[in-house]
Amino acid sequence: MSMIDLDLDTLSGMTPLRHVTYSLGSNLGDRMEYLQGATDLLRQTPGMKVTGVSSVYETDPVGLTDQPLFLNIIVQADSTLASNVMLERAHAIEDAFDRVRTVLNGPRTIDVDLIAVADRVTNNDVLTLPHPRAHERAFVLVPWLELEPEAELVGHGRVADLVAGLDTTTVRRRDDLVIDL
Ligand code: PH2
Ligand code: MG
Ligand code: MG
Repeated sequence: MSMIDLDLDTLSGMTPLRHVTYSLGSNLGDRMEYLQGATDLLRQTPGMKVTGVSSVYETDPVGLTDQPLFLNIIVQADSTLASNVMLERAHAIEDAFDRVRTVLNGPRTIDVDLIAVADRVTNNDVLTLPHPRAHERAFVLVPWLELEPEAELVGHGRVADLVAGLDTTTVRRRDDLVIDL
């Protein structure tokens, strides 16, 4: 694998719009403030047009279970950016909110994960697409399904079918909490 992930579409100069799916999560501090702020920064990203934001879900922590409940959302956009630039933007947004992460997979103020970029499949030093654990995570798939009922997760089939096989009681919609677009 080359050091630079050559993105042929972008290099061709055609700069096609590609549909991108981000998962945002917070379980420390003012969770809504972090989710709203990160969403705003995605909206302000040149070359990226946010097309939708899911409802807010309160979710049981996956992995390290002894930590506070998360709020999770999905943000989708159409973008001309290369995938590695989309990832860099996610990291820059985490930095902008002074992301605190003391324990691996432990509590965090804001986590911005790149889940999928159209049907792109890649695995290099910095980026794996689609996200390697997205297919088994209700906190990703349930809000994604809400936003895009016909969605497919490349390599894993329809998001609706994946959700049907998961315990969705761990993911509870919070209709009292709304992200402004
Ligand atoms: N993120 C993790 C680990 N576990 N659990 C929930 N419910 N939501 C998350 O966003 C989450 C998690 C690692 O990034
Ligand atoms: Mg994550
Ligand atoms: Mg992350």
